[in-house]
Amino acid sequence: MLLPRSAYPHEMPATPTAIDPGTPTPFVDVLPIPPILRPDGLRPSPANSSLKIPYYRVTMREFVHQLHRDLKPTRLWGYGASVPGPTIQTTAGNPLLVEWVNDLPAKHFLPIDYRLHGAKGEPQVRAVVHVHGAKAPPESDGYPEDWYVPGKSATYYYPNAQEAAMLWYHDHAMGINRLNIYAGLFGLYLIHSDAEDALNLPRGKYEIPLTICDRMLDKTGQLLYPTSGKADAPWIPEFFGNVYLVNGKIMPFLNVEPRKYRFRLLNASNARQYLLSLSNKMPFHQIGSDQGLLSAPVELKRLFIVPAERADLIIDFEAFRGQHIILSDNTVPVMQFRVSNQASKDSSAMPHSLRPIQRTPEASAVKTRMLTLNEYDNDAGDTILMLLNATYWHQPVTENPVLDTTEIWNLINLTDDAHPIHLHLVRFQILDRRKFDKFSYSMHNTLRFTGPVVPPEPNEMGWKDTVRADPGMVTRIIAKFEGYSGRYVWHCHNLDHEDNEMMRPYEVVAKQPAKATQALAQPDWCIDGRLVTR
Ligand SMILES: [Cu+2]
Repeated sequence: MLLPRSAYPHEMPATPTAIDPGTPTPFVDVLPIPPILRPDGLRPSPANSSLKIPYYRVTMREFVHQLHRDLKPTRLWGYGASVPGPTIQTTAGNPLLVEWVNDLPAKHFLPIDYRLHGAKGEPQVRAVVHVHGAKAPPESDGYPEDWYVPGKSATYYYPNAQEAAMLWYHDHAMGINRLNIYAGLFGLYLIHSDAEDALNLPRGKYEIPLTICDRMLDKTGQLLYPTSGKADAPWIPEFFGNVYLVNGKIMPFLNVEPRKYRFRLLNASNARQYLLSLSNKMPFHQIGSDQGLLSAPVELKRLFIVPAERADLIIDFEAFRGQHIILSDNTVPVMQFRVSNQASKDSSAMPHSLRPIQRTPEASAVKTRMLTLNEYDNDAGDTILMLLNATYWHQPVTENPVLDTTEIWNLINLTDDAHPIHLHLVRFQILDRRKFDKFSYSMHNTLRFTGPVVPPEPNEMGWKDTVRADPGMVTRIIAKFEGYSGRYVWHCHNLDHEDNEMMRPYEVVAKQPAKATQALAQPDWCIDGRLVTR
């Protein structure tokens, strides 16, 4: 398994004002559960005005919240009054409306980089909401340039015509997304279904969301965002924090009964990848991934999860009465489960078979795209830019799949890092990963494989919307572009990358254009992933 570079707290560069990661006492706060959002009545559906559908109103605002018993309250931005925001809960096939209200202050409290695309000359505070994993019409998808300022709102329509899954909503404003999400602008969006309910999985108080993220706090408990040290160019290539939060608390604990629980896990971090395990080395089961249930449970002792990925887990505490079990990222504690001594009645099930998942045949693809992941360094060796297919955000659309057709995308990772690549609108399957010769590709545009085909891990065999593209490998995914035609985006979900050009528009077109758009060739100033001065 590939481990991320500089991904652990002890590898963090020293920031003089930052809190010592050992300072907050672990496991003194109870794990909070985000509230379930209640609708503010019914409104006519945009798809059918005679149909009334639930209407929700969610306000983005600034507030303070105590992240740990021993810390002063922290200034945050969030949806509603909590971080994560209130959970939107619905069932498959039932549409709803959300009015997302921007009531944030006029000034940002984190270091804006005005050089970044979309930030130059724009107001400091801009926001737009994307529901990650939703099959939503383009005008409700939260296009990065559709941001709006404090005092404004946007009402989005979510048809929920998709299978049960845990999605999440978060900010997506161009060039500032990393700071907005970091400030607290994210929450969960849960789609249940009758088919899933019929499986009798643990539910109610036994179905618990766990959103894990890292933050960097200063000695007074306030959020810090490290900078490059250059006042006019504060962007950094990757953010890693010094504390871990679960549902908005630092290293919380959860009292559990000796029985099965369903945990809906989300990696909501800007850049951190986690390798999670339980302190007593007990196995657990993954039953679902980004876009819902797997075909069958997968037994794991360790779970690797990259930013924006979700994992649906069953942990059975039955044999561990009275034990305190720590969930850790490698050796760093994340949270603690305290198993009660009292017997518990458990009538829930973990079926051997969860739902049929047909593998999409490669032969069904009408197009195969070769798409590079690029990193550019300056002469001092500092990373200054990340691109998809060596193409900037503002260049013409090059990925233009035809509605209801299937394509294979080859994600050719020319960088030294893993990138979590996310496509809006669609769900996809991972075909495989394979090592290739980066030099030969960069210099001669020739794809020369240097390793065997690596099939997806068993827990990656379900429907996905985010895929880990490993360094030096070609990661192949297959997607049917269904639902809507129109403008969407695909991007790296490492938020620092996404904000510095590692995001591209793509367009689902209603019918085959007369002349297919040629993919742009690598610019001549790019040699082997390094910027070359003309
Ligand atoms: Cu990236």
